[in-house]
Amino acid sequence: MTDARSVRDNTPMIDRIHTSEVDPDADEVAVAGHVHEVRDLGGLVFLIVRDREGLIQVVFKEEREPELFAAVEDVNSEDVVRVVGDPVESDQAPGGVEIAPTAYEVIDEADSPLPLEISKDVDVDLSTRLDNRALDLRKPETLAVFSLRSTLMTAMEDWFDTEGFVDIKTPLISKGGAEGGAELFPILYYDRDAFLSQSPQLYKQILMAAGYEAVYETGTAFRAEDFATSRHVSEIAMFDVELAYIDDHHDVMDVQEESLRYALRAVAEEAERELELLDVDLAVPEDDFPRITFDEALDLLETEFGHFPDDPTDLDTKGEKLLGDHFEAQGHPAFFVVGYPDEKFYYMQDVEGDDIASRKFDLIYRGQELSSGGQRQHHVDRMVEVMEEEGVEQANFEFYIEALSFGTPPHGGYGLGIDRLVQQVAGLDNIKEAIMFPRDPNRLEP
Ligand code: AMO
Repeated sequence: MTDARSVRDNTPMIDRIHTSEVDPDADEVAVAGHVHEVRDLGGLVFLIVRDREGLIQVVFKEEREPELFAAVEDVNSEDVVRVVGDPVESDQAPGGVEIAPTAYEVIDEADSPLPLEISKDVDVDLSTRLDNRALDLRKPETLAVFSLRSTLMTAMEDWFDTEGFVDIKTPLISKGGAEGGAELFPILYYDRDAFLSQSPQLYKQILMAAGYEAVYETGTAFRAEDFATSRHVSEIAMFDVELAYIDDHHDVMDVQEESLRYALRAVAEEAERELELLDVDLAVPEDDFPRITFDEALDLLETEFGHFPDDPTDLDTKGEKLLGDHFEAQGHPAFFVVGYPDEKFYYMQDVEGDDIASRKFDLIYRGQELSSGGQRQHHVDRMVEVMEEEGVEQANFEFYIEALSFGTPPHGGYGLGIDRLVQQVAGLDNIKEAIMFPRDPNRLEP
């Protein structure tokens, strides 16, 4: 069947293969995708078709197939097309193979002009890219970020599944938050005030009290901070972990270290094409991650770099970056800082015999905080004392305090910012590039 823009055949759509699977020795193949690029050389049209797995060149010759040639002349960038034809080896074609078409069909036409270039490497600022995210997501480099992200998180979950952790889901609508009142998004819940969840913290601990022993959640957390940085967003993809019957926070760090190494190895092995597209030379941290105390971190910053963080109870962005460079130069892209002072009520603090203020740690990867975690206070009486010292409104936590009061094993865990992890692994300047449809104080769509 033929119309002005198509010369069809009857190959079923289901038989189409990906561009990466086109074998030069095959008799006939069908591919489908968006038109990435058209080069019209007069009597010769090169059509580059793009699907999820890559690009393939289709060569239309007026002399060889006049009917097809006439059909392709009106093609526009980003039209969705299907091509059937014979694969031919070609040194000039991307991937070393091209297709000589026998059928060609425009399945859906794209409007033009496009508000954003897909195929050309034009420098566009991030805000324009995100305004036109639906098109920006089509770029092979953007797609590579999300394909890499999928490989990374599938491997991460694999590790926890294999180690016997239970995959959990905790509520996203809550009465209060564990991470601080100012960062909560209020919502109207029927006739009551409620909030979007900041963290599964309380629930994963309740599950430890309930005897679930080891859990993980790939979830979402909401933070209403008013920030304008390259590492904060309002809606975060969070990977939460909690395990019981531990001796101390080192058992938790061991889990984090091994699972992260496993997931990064998977990316290095399975996402080679994506890493190449993103121009990333991924170093998998094979050696033990250094574990330094908070005091040692401050000392190092002062003596090596003359840097004094403004808040003496935390490391600032610059401090993390300086320490990150310091350890990276020694072959350690990842390290832990252990024992932050003045920590939240749920962390174990001021343990007799400890040389650290709390059993709270942060993981720094490539100079940026990726996760926070530690051993928890499983003795409710002590936790309630700390809540009082810290002026925490206990009424919001009654269900949690009660749940932990019926016998709770020693436990600990951490929350890993998935978007930050992807940002660091893919070498992206801004966390929003690692999120399909990011949310920040100024962005609610697309
Ligand atoms: P914390 O508040 O440190 O700890 O969050 C854990 C990790 O989540 C990421 N993160 C963010 N990423 C992007 N934008 C934000 N606004 C943002 N806020 C946090 C960071 C951070 O390290 N309940 C504890 C975890 C625990 O102890 O298990 C918690 O939520 O990568």
